[in-house]
Amino acid sequence: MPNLMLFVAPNSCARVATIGLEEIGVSFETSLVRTAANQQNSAEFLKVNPKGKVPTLLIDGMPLTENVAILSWLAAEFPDAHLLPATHTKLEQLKQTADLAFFAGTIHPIVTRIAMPMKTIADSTLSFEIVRPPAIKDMNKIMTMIDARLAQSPWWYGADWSIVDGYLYWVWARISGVGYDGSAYPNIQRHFALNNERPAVQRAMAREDVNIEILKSENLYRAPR
Ligand SMILES: N[C@@H](CCC(=O)N[C@@H](CS)C(=O)NCC(=O)O)C(=O)O
Repeated sequence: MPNLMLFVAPNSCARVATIGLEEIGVSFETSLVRTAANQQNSAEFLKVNPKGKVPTLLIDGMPLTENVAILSWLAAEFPDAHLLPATHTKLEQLKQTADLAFFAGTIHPIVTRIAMPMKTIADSTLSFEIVRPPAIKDMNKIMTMIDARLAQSPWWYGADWSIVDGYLYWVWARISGVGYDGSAYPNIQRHFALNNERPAVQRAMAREDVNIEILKSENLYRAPR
């Protein structure tokens, strides 16, 4: 069994890999990156991941970055956990990569524009008025498509949960946590509630709660707004 250490920050997209690891049930540790103190850009962290981002997974001390790669690696390394459905052709496998890339490359940047608009333009006060509304419009288009997909089956790939559902769980939590109106998407709401019932999701969230308490005690917790 490889030694696994995941660099995380509360509310970040590292939640998806944390859920994946909890679903697998493998032993792993997390290391809290204090983003409010810019620890992700410290010399020490940049040695591990020069991009200064979480999640970063240390596999026997070797760093793997990017959600698409980390989640694909976890699914391949621990096939019994069925983080992704079994595939029989390269094309089927690449379609799953396309789904993960859709979340990482298309949806995540819109999440950032909604949840952290101040990262997008210099004027942090105006960012909420200027950046957020068009991002919400972009997100509505995607959520309409996803809601229609989830009208057909409880999970992204049908009857069985996959890590793509964990990714959607993080997206939904992140945007609804800052007031995104999800009332037009009942199937995604149901999906979110179903995710909340999963013991692995609950364990991942409990890990995050511990880190939030640490950050609060250090006055380094920035609640989503
Ligand atoms: N493409 C990367 C994006 C990772 C990313 O943007 N992580 C954010 C948290 S959600 C982060 O580390 N932010 C810290 C920063 O940008 O300073 C992935 O999918 O893993």
